[in-house]
Amino acid sequence: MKVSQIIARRLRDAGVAVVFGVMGDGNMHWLAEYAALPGVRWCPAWHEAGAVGMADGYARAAGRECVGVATVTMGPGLGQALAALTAAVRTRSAVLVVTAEPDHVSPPNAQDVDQRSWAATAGARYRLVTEPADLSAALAETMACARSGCPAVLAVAASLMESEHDSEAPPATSPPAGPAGTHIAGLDTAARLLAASCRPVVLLGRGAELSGAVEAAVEVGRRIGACFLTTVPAKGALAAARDPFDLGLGGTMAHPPARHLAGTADVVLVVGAALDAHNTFGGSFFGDARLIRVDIRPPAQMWHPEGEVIEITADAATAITRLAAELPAGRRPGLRGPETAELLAGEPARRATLAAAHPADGLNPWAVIAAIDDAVSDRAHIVTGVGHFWYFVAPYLSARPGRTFHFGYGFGLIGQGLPLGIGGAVAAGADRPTVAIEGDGGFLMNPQELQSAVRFGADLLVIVLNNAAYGSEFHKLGIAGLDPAAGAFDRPADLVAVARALGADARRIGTMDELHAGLAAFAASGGVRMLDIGIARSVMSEAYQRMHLPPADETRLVQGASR
Ligand SMILES: Cc1ncc(C[n+]2csc(CCOP(=O)(O)OP(=O)(O)O)c2C)c(N)n1
Ligand SMILES: [Mg+2]
Repeated sequence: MKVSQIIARRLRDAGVAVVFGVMGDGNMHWLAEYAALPGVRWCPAWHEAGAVGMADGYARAAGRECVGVATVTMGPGLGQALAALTAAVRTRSAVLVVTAEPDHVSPPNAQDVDQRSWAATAGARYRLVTEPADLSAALAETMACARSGCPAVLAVAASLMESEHDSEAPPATSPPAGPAGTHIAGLDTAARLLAASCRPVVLLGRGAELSGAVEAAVEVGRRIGACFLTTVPAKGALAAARDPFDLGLGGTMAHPPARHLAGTADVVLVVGAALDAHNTFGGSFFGDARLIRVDIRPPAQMWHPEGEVIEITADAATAITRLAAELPAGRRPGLRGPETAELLAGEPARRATLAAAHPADGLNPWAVIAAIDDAVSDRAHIVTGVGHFWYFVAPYLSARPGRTFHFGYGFGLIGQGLPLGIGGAVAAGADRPTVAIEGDGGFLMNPQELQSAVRFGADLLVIVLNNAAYGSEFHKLGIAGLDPAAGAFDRPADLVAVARALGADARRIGTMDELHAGLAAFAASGGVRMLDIGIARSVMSEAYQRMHLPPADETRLVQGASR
């Protein structure tokens, strides 16, 4: 049997039911074999960044045990995929990229390049196969690696593809996961601090979700009297708990009462979250609180703000369960009292005020998000790219039990929203609707993938928040005293025509009435549809105001608060 046939079968036998990718000399033989197998789907994308983004979106939507597989050809194919691969690494997505290792011959092949160092730069594992007999073990290793949240590249020597190999041995079983480095010496100190805390806060990150620690962390938080925050990647993790002291997103995207409570906390328990620039608002978000962090990643791999952080390096679910056992019985009121409730009660009215303004140059982004929030199903899988628009979408779409959120933020890479959404829609099938929200700039990074979504028969609503600008740069240039026009497009593309040409149903939205009608028509209609919504370029998000303008008078927004 040819090695290309073996690869196809081994992938199928390893449970890989969907492969996204772009063909070339390095993968076309096994792809043709794979596509012909019953019960699997070959989903060809138009660009490698799209393919890897789709695999990432698929893995995130399909759940923890599922690996999102993309294949790209060697050399330039892998090169085009690197930014999306880096984003998958930063998000700890279960992504496997199958490629070929170029033949290192003399004179050199045009596609010869040091792929191993590319993968290392992206932060992905690189596993080379030079012997057919090694294929099963390599596939099992890289699948296990991806499943553990470390994206991997499996590179089969190009010269092997069409060679014969007689092994039809069954696939090797996955190697057992290596024992996680565990350092839980800080548990008793942490328990003592938390038990004595008057103003505790619990921050939940994606690591809490991945380890299944959310429920236990909520119980611990309620016992010690804590308010809860989630990181952006973990948005929605707390929705099922319906906790009245859920403050929403932490860090850059936090609302004023959340910022006040976090800034005056005395102890913060961080579960499965990086204390990165976003989550800590550049390091200052938690004031002078003592920080306790529970995370599977060794502290050396993570940044931490100045001052001591009590590090508990362990699986979050295990550590939180042990922590709960060390806390005194009974519940303390902590921050879970009428004063906090009163602070939080003012937030809906504050948001309504934001949504009530009528900017002259387009629709009010806050009003648009409120309309989308009302129209989108409670069971929707919501995916966004990144750009200025993201700061309207992430904090103001409501987390509801059943809704899931995924953000293309991991690497600050624009244009991820559509591929992530397509991968998510393929994973969801007919079971639940997927909504991808993008900016006009991000959408135009890879609009061709809309046609991939049409070919895949995806149920996907694409919402473009179109300010005819790189809004992010537009605002930052203005703040820097430069002409923001350099970041704007005075001859915007006709996105509706683009989308229709690619096979999607599409509408341009210029008024709130058109928005309500468009959402009503498109929210649940099936197929690939796009709403191109003209939002005001002039409106700066609250997060941008906080990050880039002189500090606002937050006390005005949280009147009555005391420490
Ligand atoms: C690959 C890549 N290129 C460029 C940038 C810089 N960048 C960050 S946000 C942004 C603007 C994106 O525009 P759009 O999607 O329309 O969102 P908006 O900011 O207008 O809301 C750009 C160009 C980036 N982060 N990634
Ligand atoms: Mg824009």
